[in-house]
Amino acid sequence: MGIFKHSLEAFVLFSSLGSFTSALTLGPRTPPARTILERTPVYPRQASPGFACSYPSGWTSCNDADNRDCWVKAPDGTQYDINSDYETLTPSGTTREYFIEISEKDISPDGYSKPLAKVINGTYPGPLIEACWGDDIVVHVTNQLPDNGTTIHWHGIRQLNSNEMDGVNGVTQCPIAQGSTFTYSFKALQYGHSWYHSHYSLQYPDGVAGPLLIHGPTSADWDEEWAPVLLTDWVHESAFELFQTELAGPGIPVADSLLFDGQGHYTCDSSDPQCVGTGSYFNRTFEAGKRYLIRIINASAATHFVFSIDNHVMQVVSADFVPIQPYNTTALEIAIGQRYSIIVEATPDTPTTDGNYWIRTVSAGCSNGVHDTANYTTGIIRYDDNSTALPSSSAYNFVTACADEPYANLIPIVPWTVGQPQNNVTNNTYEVGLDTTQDFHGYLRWDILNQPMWLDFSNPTILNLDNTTWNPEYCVVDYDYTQGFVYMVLTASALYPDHQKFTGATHPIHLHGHDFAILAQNTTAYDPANSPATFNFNNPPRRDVALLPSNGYLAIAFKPDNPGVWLLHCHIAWHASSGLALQILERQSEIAGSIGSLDDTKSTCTGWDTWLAANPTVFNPAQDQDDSGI
Ligand SMILES: *[C@@H]1O[C@H](CO)[C@@H](O)[C@H](O)[C@H]1NC(C)=O
Ligand SMILES: *[C@@H]1O[C@H](CO)[C@@H](O)[C@H](O)[C@H]1NC(C)=O
Ligand SMILES: *[C@@H]1O[C@H](CO)[C@@H](O)[C@H](O)[C@H]1NC(C)=O
Ligand SMILES: *[C@@H]1O[C@H](CO)[C@@H](O)[C@H](O)[C@H]1NC(C)=O
Ligand SMILES: *[C@@H]1O[C@H](CO)[C@@H](O)[C@H](O)[C@H]1NC(C)=O
Ligand SMILES: *[C@@H]1O[C@H](CO)[C@@H](O)[C@H](O)[C@H]1NC(C)=O
Ligand SMILES: *[C@@H]1O[C@H](CO)[C@@H](O)[C@H](O)[C@H]1NC(C)=O
Ligand SMILES: *[C@@H]1O[C@H](CO)[C@@H](O)[C@H](O)[C@H]1NC(C)=O
Ligand SMILES: *[C@@H]1O[C@H](CO)[C@@H](O)[C@H](O)[C@H]1NC(C)=O
Ligand SMILES: *[C@@H]1O[C@H](CO)[C@@H](O)[C@H](O)[C@H]1NC(C)=O
Ligand SMILES: CC(=O)N[C@H]1CO[C@H](CO)[C@@H](O)[C@@H]1O
Ligand SMILES: [Cu+2]
Repeated sequence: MGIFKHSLEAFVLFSSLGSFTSALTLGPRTPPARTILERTPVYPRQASPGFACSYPSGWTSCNDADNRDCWVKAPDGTQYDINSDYETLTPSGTTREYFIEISEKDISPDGYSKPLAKVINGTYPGPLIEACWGDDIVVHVTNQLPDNGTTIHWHGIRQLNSNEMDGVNGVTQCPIAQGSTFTYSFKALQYGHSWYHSHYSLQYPDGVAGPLLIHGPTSADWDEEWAPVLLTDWVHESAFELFQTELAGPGIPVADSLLFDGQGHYTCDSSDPQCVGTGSYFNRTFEAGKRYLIRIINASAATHFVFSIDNHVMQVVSADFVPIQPYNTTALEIAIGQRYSIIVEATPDTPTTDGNYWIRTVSAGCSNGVHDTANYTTGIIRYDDNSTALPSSSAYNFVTACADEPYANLIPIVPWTVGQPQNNVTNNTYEVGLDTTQDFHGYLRWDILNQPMWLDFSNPTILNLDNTTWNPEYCVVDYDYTQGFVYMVLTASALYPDHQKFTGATHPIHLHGHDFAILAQNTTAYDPANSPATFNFNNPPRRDVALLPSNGYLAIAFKPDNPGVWLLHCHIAWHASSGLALQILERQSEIAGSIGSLDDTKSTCTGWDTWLAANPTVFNPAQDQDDSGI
């Protein structure tokens, strides 16, 4: 595959170009001269033109089109590559500073106007936040929404010793009040791609989401890369209004259309004033023979997709932030919040005469569907960039099952052997479901404990670190373990005869602050006596979102190595708002000492309370709060 090597190397090496002074917190003090590792542009979007990775002087790149598994070498001989344990080894990067603004805007990505959309820097998806492995990322977030607070969560980022930067209102901070700015600052210990999104109630389904890319090695070779693309479902009504549909039940609100990186179609009547255009297809050109690194994010509110490109095999190289041993497939199952990197060689297995191919994002069985089902064809790959014809290619045969990728395919490159649990598994087995026995704040709600989550925006857990008792509505679970692994089992099957929960639904479960190993993921009912014997400890799949199968169970293990308060929740936005969440209070006594100053956290709370007091008719929590807050 070396044919494009000379023209397509991602790095051009310059010796001591420019002088970057950066506040590095890891590694040796850097001399002013730095090695700038220039990258080919990430197509089609760049946060900053001419983006380049920057490491201390004397560091050299070892990454090119035929050696994507290597990254950089330090003068002391340390090599940072795909086999490096990124939990303990991090190159010395530079500081990347970004400014973003959240505001309300009438947008029509599928040709139908959504007046109460909420966007980042005026666009949906928001701008790319781009960095390199080992960089410090600093993002100043300003809230210009008229009627809401906001926060930004950096999905999948480990936030080691920076719990206060996790961006969860009611847990790690108060909402940022209108007109105010909060500065998030954290280190890119991992590499790969993800997304950033609001954790303020139902704000991300309304548009507050964007791609996050941290350059690093890849487990297979490629020639060109795309900026991460967000696959999303899209609702025209404000998600805050639609939440009433969720509460009234049964079933979640149905999406109006599917968007591929902010482009889509909706069939509407031109006499409808909101029907303002015809929408568009996401479209990109392939140059024959090149290998493209494509990074996909399922940023839906409720849609589980099966992704495919007609006549093109995909080689899967990462699952969430975890590089995996490459495997090939023609259809990829992606649950909400999950990410995959794939390499697609521009060589169709069966060429079409016009060189045009559909990209399909089919909504799988577990979703509530979309209104405009004709438009599962959301994107186009063209070999002739002058062509304007729509493809006539046919889909591969694939099942739109509601499942994760096959367990056996997701083999992490850096292996974990999971040790015996520090905690008691029986005591950490939870039945996830819709509690049919209690009306909580007026409605039947989803929960993990026997208590739906309900947070007070003004009183985040992180400002209560001296507490020994907790408001039960905060769903705090104490994890005071200092070594090894802890396990948690989530069941979507009836666990206790006395619980009257509706459990028959699939939930994409997301844990903050950690990657977790999937010890078991099974569609059969959990049997506390016998199921643990089937757990896999030998380098299980590892990631930060996994599906809890309907009527089955999910057993996870993670390292309690990151003091903080970490949310675990369903990533179906409607379920999280309903209450399907808990907080893991990890090593409580060590949290305050491990994180940075809470001064900004406290002043953000003062700002929020001031805004609330001045705007009682806009949002009065005592009367208007109808959801968990996340
Ligand atoms: C967002 O918009 C602001 C104001 O226009 C601009 O200064 C900033 O660079 C933009 N941020 C990104 C990441 O594009
Ligand atoms: C957020 O803003 C929407 C309007 O866009 C409004 O309907 C909703 O009540 C607000 N909710 C909160 C919790 O601030
Ligand atoms: C291709 O994408 C561009 C925007 O990137 C859009 O303007 C154009 O309409 C799209 N083409 C089709 C056929 O939808
Ligand atoms: C995104 O995840 C949801 C829920 O798990 C799923 O229904 C949807 O099909 C996924 N979308 C893609 C493109 O994989
Ligand atoms: C998998 O896909 C890659 C990239 O298209 C290709 O080079 C490789 O030969 C494929 N492997 C198998 C086993 O088909
Ligand atoms: C596309 O059109 C441009 C301008 O008309 C022309 O220069 C180019 O050769 C065409 N490309 C192909 C692949 O036909
Ligand atoms: C498990 O829970 C039981 C009953 O609540 C309790 O007695 C026991 O101490 C717990 N075991 C552990 C290891 O925490
Ligand atoms: C875990 O706790 C349960 C009670 O909830 C107890 O029966 C069991 O023996 C404990 N297991 C271990 C390994 O301590
Ligand atoms: C912390 O403890 C105080 C005193 O018991 C209690 O009022 C408060 O609700 C607790 N905070 C949380 C978040 O549970
Ligand atoms: C699911 O559990 C059943 C019953 O314990 C077992 O036979 C089966 O192998 C498990 N499936 C997987 C995929 O682990
Ligand atoms: C493939 C397909 O059915 N595409 C349809 C998507 O929706 C637009 C407008 O609603 C139709 O014109 C397309 O035919
Ligand atoms: Cu759910």
